[in-house]
Amino acid sequence: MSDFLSKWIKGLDKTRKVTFSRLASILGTNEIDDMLWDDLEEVLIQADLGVDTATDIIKNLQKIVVDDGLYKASELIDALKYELALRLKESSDPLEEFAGKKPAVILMVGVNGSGKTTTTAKLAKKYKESGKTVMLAAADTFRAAAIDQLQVWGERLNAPVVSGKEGGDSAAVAYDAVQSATAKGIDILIIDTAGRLQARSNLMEELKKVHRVIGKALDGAPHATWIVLDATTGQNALLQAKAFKDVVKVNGVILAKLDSSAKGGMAFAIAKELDLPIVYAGLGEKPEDLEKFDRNRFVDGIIGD
Ligand SMILES: Nc1nc2c(ncn2[C@@H]2O[C@H](COP(=O)(O)OP(=O)(O)O)[C@@H](O)[C@H]2O)c(=O)[nH]1
Ligand SMILES: [Mg+2]
Repeated sequence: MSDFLSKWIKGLDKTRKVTFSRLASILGTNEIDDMLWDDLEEVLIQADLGVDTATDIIKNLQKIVVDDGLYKASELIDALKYELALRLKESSDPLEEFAGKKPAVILMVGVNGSGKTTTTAKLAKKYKESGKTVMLAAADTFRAAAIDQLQVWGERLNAPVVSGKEGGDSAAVAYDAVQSATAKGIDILIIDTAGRLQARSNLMEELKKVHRVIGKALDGAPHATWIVLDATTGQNALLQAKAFKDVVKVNGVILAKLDSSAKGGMAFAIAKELDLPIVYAGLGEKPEDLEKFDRNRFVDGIIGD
């Protein structure tokens, strides 16, 4: 198996083994009957797809069974994979969208601990490997540790880091970073922010300000605002994302920690309820464990063979 494929299979181990493994017995040997539909629907709902999506998939599969004259349960698997992939949005290639923008500015948002800083580092590594120059900005000024964390990554990845003082104005850090990246001719600037809890409206106000100030420093920026969601938190992450969407214009989701989650099925709920594409998937803790989201690989990873 290629390195790339095995990354998805390994990264989705938990979701596949804990959540989708029952499919094997349901679709194993039986003929298609009412009990199969009930069991299948139950698995899909338990897999965090959401009731609407699960019901809709069952309805479509039932139609395929009639139209194509299928009678063995095992014949359903390809149709199921097709139906699942269909419900995920394929995001366009960010690097293509960033072409011609210098710097392209990415704003990373999300609650504390979701994986923003780690993902910022992973993105920096990826983009540097594509031959881009990358600058990082530590606009999480709430904790000194957060600034240090990004600085350590910057040193490891050989990317300059703009940061302020602990307790400083995060919007000012973001503004300085955009100016510095522009002056230095940097290709991509990634701005890491603090984990704002949606309940604390003053912190959300500050995020709004960061977003606005970036636009003042550079017309059209930020070019992407990505929300990092922790895949282990399931439905809760969706609520968080909605709160962030109310405050800033979010363009996409980065689904982190898929490797530690059995709730990978939430990807379907993200597509349906948030109407956002998943741009990247976090499949491990190491800097290289970030993949551009690929719906077919994802579905193969959660279902297996
Ligand atoms: N297993 C795993 N852990 C991750 C992933 N992304 C982030 N983490 C871990 O999640 C924790 C919080 O990450 P951090 O980037 O500091 O979150 P932040 O508060 O949003 O900046 C750290 O221990 C990371 O190593 C991932 O894709 N897989
Ligand atoms: Mg952080």
